[in-house]
Amino acid sequence: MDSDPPFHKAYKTFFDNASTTTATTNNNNNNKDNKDQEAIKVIFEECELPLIDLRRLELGDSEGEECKSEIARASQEWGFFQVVNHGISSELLQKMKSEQEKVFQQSFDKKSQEHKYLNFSAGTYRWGSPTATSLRQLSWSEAFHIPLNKIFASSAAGLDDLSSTMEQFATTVSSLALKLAEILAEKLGHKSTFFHENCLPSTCYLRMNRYPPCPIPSEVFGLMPHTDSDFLTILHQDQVGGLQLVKDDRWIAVKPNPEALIINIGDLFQAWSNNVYKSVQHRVVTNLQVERFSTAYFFCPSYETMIESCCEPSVYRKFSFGEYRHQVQEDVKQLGSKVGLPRFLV
Ligand SMILES: O=C(O)CCC(=O)C(=O)O
Repeated sequence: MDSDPPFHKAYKTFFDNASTTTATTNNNNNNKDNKDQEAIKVIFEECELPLIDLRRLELGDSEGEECKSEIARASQEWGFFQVVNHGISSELLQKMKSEQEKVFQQSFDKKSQEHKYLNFSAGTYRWGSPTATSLRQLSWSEAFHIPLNKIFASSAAGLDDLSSTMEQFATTVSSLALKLAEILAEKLGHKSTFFHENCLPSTCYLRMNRYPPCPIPSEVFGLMPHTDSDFLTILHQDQVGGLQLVKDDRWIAVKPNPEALIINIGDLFQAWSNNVYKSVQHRVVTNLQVERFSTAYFFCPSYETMIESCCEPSVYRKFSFGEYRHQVQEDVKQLGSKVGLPRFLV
């Protein structure tokens, strides 16, 4: 399809090498790469993430407090949970999905010229893994990664349905993110204005993901294993499934729930909470026949914001978000993947 990025062409060398390796390792079961390949396929179970009904926050004091405690507990034990009655209507979620489908249906050439076609700045449209050095570092996906202030600017200019839908989505999801961050801080004993002051629309991002069908789903990820570099992420996924996360040292698959939004803790909250809340590795696997869509909202501070733990003794040294992003980008360039928080241990 001319809307799909040229994965086959870009990844040809990796695929050619992989078939040679597989042929060799089929005769020699000792090969580590081969074991790694197996790991994509082995999923131990499909799970329901902890499900939290946010309407309980509006009920009496003790119900609200219990709900907050569940949010904090899930963030410690899973790093992931899902919420219902989150304030984003199912009409808006559906509209977002259909606008997203339309934009990805455009030809690859058109999407690659996003600054002309969608009025987004260069670099908004991304696909694959430009820095990959092995088959395991490939991503079979494409995305629009858009700063919120660009979304608000396009919507104000009345450009199209996509912009106004993204704006409505971003606005409602932003207030949910702030609410959750404040609850998580409060549960650590910190009633603070930190998130309100530092995580502004100009510093947060919306990412529309598409995972095209992949001819070799057992060998290539839709998105490589990673943790998110933000405070927290709010994700809406469609019915196809494919998101997996690490729980108790095993990969498990997240069962899609159309009503729910998925929340996951990012690296910055892990650092800020001094390892109380967990930023957990997750990945997306591909599907042979069906394309998959998801929309992610990244709750980030400005680059100047200093991240330091809310209690002593601190596990991580103090760092700015800009410094963190820079180190992540350097590691991806040099090593093919992110190192993340371990670089910032005291
Ligand atoms: O598509 C998904 O389910 C996960 C997306 C994700 O992890 C990301 O955009 O960073």
